[in-house]
Amino acid sequence: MGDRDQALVEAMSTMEETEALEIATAMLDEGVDPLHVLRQCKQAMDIVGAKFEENVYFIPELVMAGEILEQITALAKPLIKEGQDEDEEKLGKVLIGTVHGDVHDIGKNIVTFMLDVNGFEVIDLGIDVSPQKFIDAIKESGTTVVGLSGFLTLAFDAMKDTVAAIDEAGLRDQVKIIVGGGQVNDRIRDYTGADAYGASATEAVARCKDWLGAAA
Ligand code: B12
Repeated sequence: MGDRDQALVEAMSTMEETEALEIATAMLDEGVDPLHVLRQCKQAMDIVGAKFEENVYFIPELVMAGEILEQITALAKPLIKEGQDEDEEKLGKVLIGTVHGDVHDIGKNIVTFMLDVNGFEVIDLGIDVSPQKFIDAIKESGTTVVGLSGFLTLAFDAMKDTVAAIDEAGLRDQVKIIVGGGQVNDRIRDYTGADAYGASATEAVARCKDWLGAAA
């Protein structure tokens, strides 16, 4: 990790908002890969999360860290979008949402954005999405790919319930389901009954391309 990467992680994880934004802006201005900048942000968020668990940080710090991350994401997005062809034909529809009981959406929003700039039509149902809402949206949109995001341990059950509800509604054979978000891993994918797990927005894009028959 370079000195500036380190400085960005340090500034974000200690809530030095102005400094964090300055460093991120300078990196992006100099042409550092925006995805690299976002990876440093994830590291900072992991530190914030760990400090929260240790009772060193509390809710205000989570909120503050989330706000800093959102601002940096907003700076990075237009640079990722550069060079994308707006008129390109869409590769297919992907439905995404943060599952019931969970309101974390920064990671999901990055996935949504990355799918969008890679040519997918993304229907984002937002946060705290009930299984029924997913079912209604699958029926309405005719989508064949569903992404479930969740950051809480509680979200594992919500994901499992959502997959089960999609099954009970008779729609399971029609859709591929991918899960992701902070603590989700392959073991959780197994638990939820989903088809795949994606650790990052890049993995989400690769899997959707695979499923929707587009060249990676
Ligand atoms: C910011 C934050 C918040 C903000 C969220 C703001 C927002 N708009 O999202 C706020 C303050 C609202 C918040 C609230 C809470 N939080 Co919080 N939060 C965090 C924190 C610090 C960062 C999360 C984040 O945005 N990360 C950055 C993004 C970019 O994450 P990412 O993982 O890199 O995202 C990538 C992948 O996950 C993947 N991905 C994401 N979604 C999807 C979906 C699919 C389909 C795919 C394929 C991939 C994919 O792609 C993303 C981009 O590459 C985490 C700590 C952490 N280590 O993550 C805790 C954390 C998630 N929160 C936690 C907790 C406990 C809470 C609260 C319960 C606190 C409380 N007592 O009220 C509430 C929950 C409210 C609720 N009902 O949901 C715990 C969860 C613990 C647990 N085991 O459940 C964590 C882990 C902190 C901790 N270590 O204790 N939180």
